[in-house]
Amino acid sequence: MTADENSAAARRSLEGLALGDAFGERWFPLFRDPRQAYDEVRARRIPEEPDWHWTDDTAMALGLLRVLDQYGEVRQTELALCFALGHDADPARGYGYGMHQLLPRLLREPDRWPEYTRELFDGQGSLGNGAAMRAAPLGAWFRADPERVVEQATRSAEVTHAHPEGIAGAVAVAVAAALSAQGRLTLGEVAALTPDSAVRDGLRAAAELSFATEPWKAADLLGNGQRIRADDTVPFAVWSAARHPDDLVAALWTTAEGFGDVDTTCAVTGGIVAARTGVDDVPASWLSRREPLPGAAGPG
Ligand code: AR6
Ligand code: MG
Repeated sequence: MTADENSAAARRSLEGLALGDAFGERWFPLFRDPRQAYDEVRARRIPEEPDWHWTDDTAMALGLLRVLDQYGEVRQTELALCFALGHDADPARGYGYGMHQLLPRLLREPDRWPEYTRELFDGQGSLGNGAAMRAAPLGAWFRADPERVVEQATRSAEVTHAHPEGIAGAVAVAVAAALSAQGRLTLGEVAALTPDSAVRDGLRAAAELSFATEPWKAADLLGNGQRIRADDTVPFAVWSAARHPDDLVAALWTTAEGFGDVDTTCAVTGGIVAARTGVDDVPASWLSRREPLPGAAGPG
């Protein structure tokens, strides 16, 4: 596969990731009244705001894709700098606490990412869902080679998330996107390629959960991301994607029903499903609301 083909595959996933991010983010204002929010989602009434802005999930995915476009693989110091530049350009995109600590330091000294990243959270490193939320386009890029997906996703995560759970989340999402791009996404296969972790335990639980389960109940069992941890976020988002592998809009509604960290669960689901579907079947009214991505003439 050529670099152009890989880039186009990653871009399809990125469009879905950004759509999920921006769509999911619109639900937060409704959380003041959870009953009403749930009724709105169940009725498939889209949030009213005219402009759907994307958040840090998309900003970091853009940084990762930039490095892949330039080098054809993850170069970690260059990636650290790309993430830091994205944060510096617009720090108000809703980044996690740890990233606000880390990224300004990486802007000055990107080559010191190994020590700065390990210092986060009292030396544990971050187990947040931030490495997972940006990983789907990378999976689409390396879709033909599962071992390379695992290796490259690991490298992409390590730059900001030193904790094994943060890394496992990124591997799981990248693997899911690669399988999705090839039309053979299953939770069992994603779990099999994910390192031993609470994330993998959650994926195994998700694999046992019937797709007839109500999404709110699946989110209750698997986690809806409200703790912002990888293990609390990835299993439900991948379950939603595997429930609707050919229907991006249905997948996003399923994920939204879980609420929680809904911009990020929807970004994960959107990036995985769009690796297969692209965004061509998404209503034009959704696409026109979503903030455009830099460097794109338009979605597609
Ligand atoms: N111990 C305890 N809690 C932790 C640890 C740890 N070792 N690591 C992370 N957390 P962060 P991210 C918790 O800040 O992963 C945005 O809203 C802690 O509460 O490294 O990039 C995005 O849209 C920490 O604040 O950033 C995503 O929703 C949180 O996990 C999310 O943030 C996130 O880890 C991405 O966050
Ligand atoms: Mg976000």
